Amino acid sequence: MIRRTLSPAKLARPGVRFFRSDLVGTDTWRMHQKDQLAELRARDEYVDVKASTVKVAVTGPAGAIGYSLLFRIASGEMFGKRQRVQIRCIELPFAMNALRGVAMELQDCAFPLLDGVYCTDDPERGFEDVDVALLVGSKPRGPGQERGDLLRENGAIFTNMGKALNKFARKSVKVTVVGNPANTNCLIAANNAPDIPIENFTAMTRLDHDRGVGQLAKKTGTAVSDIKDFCIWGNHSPTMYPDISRCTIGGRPAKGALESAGAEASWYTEEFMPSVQQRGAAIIKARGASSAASAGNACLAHARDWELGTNGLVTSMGVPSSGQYDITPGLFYSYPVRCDGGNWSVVEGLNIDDFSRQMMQKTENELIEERDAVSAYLP
Ligand code: NAX
Repeated sequence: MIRRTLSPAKLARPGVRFFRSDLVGTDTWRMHQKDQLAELRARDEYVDVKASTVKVAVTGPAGAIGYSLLFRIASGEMFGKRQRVQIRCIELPFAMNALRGVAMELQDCAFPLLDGVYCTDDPERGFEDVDVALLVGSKPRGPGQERGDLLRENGAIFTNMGKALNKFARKSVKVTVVGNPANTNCLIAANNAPDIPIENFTAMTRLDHDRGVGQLAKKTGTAVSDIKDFCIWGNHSPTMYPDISRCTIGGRPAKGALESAGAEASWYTEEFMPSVQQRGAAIIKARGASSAASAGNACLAHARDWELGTNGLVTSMGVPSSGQYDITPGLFYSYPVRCDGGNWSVVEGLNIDDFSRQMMQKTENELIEERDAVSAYLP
């Protein structure tokens, strides 16, 4: 049980830490007292912390998503307030200085659960013995660059990531690929790590899932927790299929609930689907920068749910297809999944109507094209 109150008896501990008497009353003394209180408060809040440490590697930690993600991992939001974490940051050489600044800030937060931050530009050392790897860093699309060239440039990066994970990470490592094109980067990394089970690799489509849930909640004026069985199928790209055919809102079928909320029949296909599919571009247009806090949040939720379970609820993850719903085996395809006991499983046996089938195939075809464009990186 987490105890949140401070016992006065505990605070009255004079002489626990040495302090020069001539400095009493100065700013240094006040800071010393504050630290002592913070330490006691932390000790009280984070009770029964496990002795073991989860090692989490993050690539691209000096980037925008990394900056929002690292602090939340360190505060215990990913694995709970009883689990120590060590963060292993892997950056490109040019960004090492910026990364050092981030590491200093992490240190300055004095997170009680943080068992050290390790910074390197060498993936092999960064992945040593890790339990979780969040592959956020990737090569962004240059101005006017063809998608095929982008896929190939990232192909080389994710080949190396896969090989380094295979050699140095724990065989039980859980890998989440965020860096775009996420599904195909994940395919490449997984195929270059033959000693790690393929189901330990996943691509993040949780941001798309959460964007859909957020929009449905707003449209119907309900809480996000009232929305169940929504999912994203396929690629993390504008071809993805945000599916509400089995979704319920406040216990009612989504289409009926939307109608009652005044949504036109065409709202789903004309507004909702395109806005989920194009949300990334809309954020860039509005903010002048790509989604960072929401992407970091989605990464956190993805890894947390995979580890700690979804409690029977459905979410979306890009996972290796073994032919479910007639999707080409081997592709990393976003499916509706549930997580339990540290494992994900695809929700099977759903009825797929003609419209859904068409949408699911469209995004599957794009993933097949991407797979063929990077065939040189698939051993
Ligand atoms: P930033 O450009 O801010 O940061 C990327 C960081 O990765 C940089 O610090 C860079 O030095 C580092 N990096 C690049 N290649 C690396 C490598 N080989 N090894 C280690 N570090 C490397 O981008 P940010 O906004 O943080 O986005 C990161 C990635 O997430 C991008 O590929 C982006 O497209 C992708 N996204 C994926 C999303 C998803 O839902 N799957 C949504 C958000 C985001 O667009």
